[in-house]
Amino acid sequence: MELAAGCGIRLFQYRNKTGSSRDVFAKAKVLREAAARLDVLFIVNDRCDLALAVEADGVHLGQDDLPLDLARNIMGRHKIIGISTHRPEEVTQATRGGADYVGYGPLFPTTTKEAHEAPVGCAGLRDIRPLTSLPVFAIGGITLDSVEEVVASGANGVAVASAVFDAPSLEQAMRDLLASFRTL
Ligand code: TZP
Ligand code: MG
Repeated sequence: MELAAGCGIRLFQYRNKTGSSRDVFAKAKVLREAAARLDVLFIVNDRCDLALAVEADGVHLGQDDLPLDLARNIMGRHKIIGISTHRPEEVTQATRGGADYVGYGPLFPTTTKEAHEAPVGCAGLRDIRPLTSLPVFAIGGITLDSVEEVVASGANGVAVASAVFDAPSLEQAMRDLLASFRTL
């Protein structure tokens, strides 16, 4: 996280689908504290309870997680709630329901998430862009080669895993991704 924040990455999502609650809490707490020190946003995936327990900046919900209205009741007005969306109706629903941002994807095939929805491509992103004024984070199989087109198609940000973690140099990959954003 320190390396990424040093490169200019501003938002981190903690995603752990396998650990015990106690273990996930302990890890999230360490990351939460690091994020506060580094002055970057820290969002917990899937779970409102965990997000509140570590005093995260917010929670990121999928279509199978708690519905947005219930999550808002739990999280309160001031926490960030992001929603994963895969089709236009979900973008509209998340916007009307008071989400703070939407994730849209997967843009491209990815092996990071098992059993993911069908890829929407840049054309799918361009289709939903007019449906929301919320920030849209594109996700799924985005690489240095595709990031410019993804941003040109309307993404306010991109969420990546393998583009960074599978790269020969984490730092170079992050710097390259951010640089291609800035030249747009
Ligand atoms: N949701 C849709 S695709 C994805 C998630 C969590 C994985 C993104 O990882 P990568 O390696 O950048 O494709
Ligand atoms: Mg989820």
